[in-house]
Amino acid sequence: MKFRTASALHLTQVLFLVVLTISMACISLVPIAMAADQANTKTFDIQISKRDVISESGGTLKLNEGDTVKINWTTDEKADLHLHGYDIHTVAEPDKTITMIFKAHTAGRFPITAHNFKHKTLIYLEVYPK
Ligand SMILES: [Cu+2]
Repeated sequence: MKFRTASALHLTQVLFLVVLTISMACISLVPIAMAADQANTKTFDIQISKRDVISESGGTLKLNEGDTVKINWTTDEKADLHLHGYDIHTVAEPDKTITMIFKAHTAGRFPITAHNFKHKTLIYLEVYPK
């Protein structure tokens, strides 16, 4: 009887250690997965002023196929934005930051236009193939 009790206790301890080890492994992998995800996220801040753009990236946003793209828009006037090729429509309005988030699934050069600015091209998106 004494032996069986000791054996059962031992098994519980082993199980506890196994669960603890797996948990620790999972927890330690989370930041690595997040870091890998962040490495592939490209963020651009674009300001529209007097129907033109002010952007640190100049007239072209460059990124790689597979990247996650975040474009933060601010504007002094309502702008009906259209990312051609990806066919993403977003309305930017004054006093707000509007974010376009998408995956760069297709390589190529795509204009972002404002439909209410006589369909003017504000900036280009260049997605380089893998
Ligand atoms: Cu358009």
